[in-house]
Amino acid sequence: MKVKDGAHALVEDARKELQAATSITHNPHRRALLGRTVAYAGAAGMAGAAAVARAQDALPVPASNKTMGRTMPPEEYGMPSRHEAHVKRRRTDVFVNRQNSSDWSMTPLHQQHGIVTPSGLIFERHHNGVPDIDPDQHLFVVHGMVRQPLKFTMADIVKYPSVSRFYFMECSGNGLTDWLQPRSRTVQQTHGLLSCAQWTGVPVSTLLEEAGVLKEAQWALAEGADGAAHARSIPIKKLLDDALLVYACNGEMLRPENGYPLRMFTPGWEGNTSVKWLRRLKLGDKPWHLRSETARYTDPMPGGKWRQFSFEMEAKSVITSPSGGMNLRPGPVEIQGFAWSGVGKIRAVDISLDGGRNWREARLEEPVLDKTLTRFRFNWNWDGSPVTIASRATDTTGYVQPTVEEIRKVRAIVGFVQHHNGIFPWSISASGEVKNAIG
Ligand SMILES: Nc1nc2c(c(=O)[nH]1)N[C@H]1C(S)=C(S)[C@@H](COP(=O)(O)O)O[C@H]1N2
Ligand SMILES: [Mo]
Repeated sequence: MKVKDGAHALVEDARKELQAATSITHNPHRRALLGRTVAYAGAAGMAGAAAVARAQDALPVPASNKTMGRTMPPEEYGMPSRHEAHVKRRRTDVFVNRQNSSDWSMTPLHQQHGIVTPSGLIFERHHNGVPDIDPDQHLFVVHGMVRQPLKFTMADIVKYPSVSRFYFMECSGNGLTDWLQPRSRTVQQTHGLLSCAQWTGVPVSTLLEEAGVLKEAQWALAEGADGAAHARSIPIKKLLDDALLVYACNGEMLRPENGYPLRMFTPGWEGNTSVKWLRRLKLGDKPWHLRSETARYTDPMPGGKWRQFSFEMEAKSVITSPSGGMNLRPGPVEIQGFAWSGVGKIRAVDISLDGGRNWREARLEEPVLDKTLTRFRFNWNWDGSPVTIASRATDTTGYVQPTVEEIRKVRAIVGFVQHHNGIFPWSISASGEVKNAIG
């Protein structure tokens, strides 16, 4: 259907205004680097004014200007454009699982803009699938070493004073396939067990205070209502410090895969301590030494010893663009990526353009928040010769992201080791192919 003449005239007016007021170059980054006039002349290979006129003649009125748009249904939940359908979580391409219930899917970090991961792209890790829980039936209990055991429905929980906070979450298994040799191709596969969102919930301290923590209580067992009954022992100190009982994420109630209707959230700690589908917190005077803290989530150390309880996620960073699977052309390139630390804020990110020998400081983009993804950017002009690029984060404690070789001096790297926060390199070949260059 054609739009009314009046509206069409407006479109024409807008086009004329556009002609008079704006100019177009094909590469805004190049414009920023070269300065306006030079860029116009350079882009078209002629005088500035002529280049501008030419660019506008090439701007036809598109079909979308001449027809009615899609109308609104009475109600709906909005979805991304069909042209963005390739932006998806993806399961690992390194392991081929025989079953789907204990599996993980990764966040497409190279397609994330800003620092917030859209809810539908937050990586998933389930030990036995996603339960379907009716919030009206869900019960949460605080018991054990408390003066007064308490039982809550979801209706009770959401009535408590709540807070909304931005935090990253990383699975301690992030990168476990890529310590010593490249196994994964893209940054989604090497680093995608990582997300950042705004989480809303009740501080755990509020409910613990109400229950009355006995003074012998030092630990709490957090247990999920899923088929894995995933559970962890968590020190009371963390629960009183900044842990949340989360019911919402990015402005809406949790998605089923992220713990609907209720999850623990332990900021800056390995993802598996943020127990999803939370059904109870039992207080005790020592850890429970569950399978998840003896057979799993322990770290091999030199000399055949194993370390238990590595809760904090240490500072780490990765370049998300350019990254594995991309193709570069010589010229201006904005290097960008994420840095994060489970113990504070990011203070600095350095970029190496020569495989880790020399480092130059990147720009950090605001906001730079505690235990949150921080975006860094770095302007570069690639001359077309083969290079290896990498990023290195420093957090506010002064801790500097180590190389894998440095980690190797203090921990054993045998099998699928957790907590890989090593500096991660991408190589760029003369033909512009970007590849995982670990090892
Ligand atoms: N109940 C329960 N909680 C769980 C898990 C699980 O399998 N069951 N997986 C844990 C792991 S290993 C991680 S990394 C995070 C992942 O959270 P997400 O799926 O919301 O990204 O949830 C944790 N909480
Ligand atoms: Mo995890």
